Amino acid sequence: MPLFQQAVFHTTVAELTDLPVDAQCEVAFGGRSNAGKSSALNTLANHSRLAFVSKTPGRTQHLNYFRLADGKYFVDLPGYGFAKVPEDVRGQWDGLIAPYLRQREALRGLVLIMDSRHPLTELDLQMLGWFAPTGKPIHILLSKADKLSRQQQLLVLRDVRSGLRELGGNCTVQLFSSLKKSGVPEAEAVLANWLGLAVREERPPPTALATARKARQKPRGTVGWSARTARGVGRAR
Ligand SMILES: Nc1nc2c(ncn2[C@@H]2O[C@H](COP(=O)(O)OP(=O)(O)OP(=O)(O)O)[C@@H](O)[C@H]2O)c(=O)[nH]1
Ligand SMILES: [Mg+2]
Repeated sequence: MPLFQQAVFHTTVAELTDLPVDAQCEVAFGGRSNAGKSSALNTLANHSRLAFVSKTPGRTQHLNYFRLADGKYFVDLPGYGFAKVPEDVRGQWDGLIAPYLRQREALRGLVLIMDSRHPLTELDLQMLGWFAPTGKPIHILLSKADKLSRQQQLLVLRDVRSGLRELGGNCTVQLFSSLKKSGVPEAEAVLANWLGLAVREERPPPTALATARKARQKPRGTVGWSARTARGVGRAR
């Protein structure tokens, strides 16, 4: 079962005083409006409509909490950079989102979603520079990767990595597509680590399955896949 499949909507927070008091570990999903935050959250939870996916940028305007387990939450943040947001929504950023990101003790890290076709925009750089002083990790999902060819994907990944190296800070990055559901295990591994949850066991790829089936058919005493692999365990990579 996908690691975050237990996720259920918990609450919407419009005021700092309403933040859940039982939270021990939470991970926030941030990024530009329309970058695919809510979609990424749905994909990780293997749920099509857990977080509201919007055709109108800027629709998620509060902190939406999704409960994963006791005291553990995903938090869907409002997007930034949508020019037509009304003034009171901008005020909400200063009054709610900014202090939340800077001061929330239970916050273990930020998942920053960037459209893989337009990564590291001015606003993303501001967000990175602004969150970095917390010392907490940032994991970047280069979203909508399905819109790029494989070659473009590798190029953008390389460019963003080198851009981040220049910036310094505690950042990791990967490709992600909610449409194709790609990049899920990689993201799960990072988030499970932040949240102190056990990573689900990877299903072996089909080739390994076929090999395992063959190995089971071999008479006892023959050297199988696991025995050969075990000899390599512990070797420096
Ligand atoms: N092709 C493709 N489209 C995507 C992907 N992820 C999101 N979208 C589309 O992008 C649009 C915005 O997605 P949302 O998940 O609502 O984005 P958001 O960042 O939560 O947006 P706001 O909450 O409004 O800031 C929707 O039309 C999604 O269907 C993806 O992986 N591939
Ligand atoms: Mg959203």
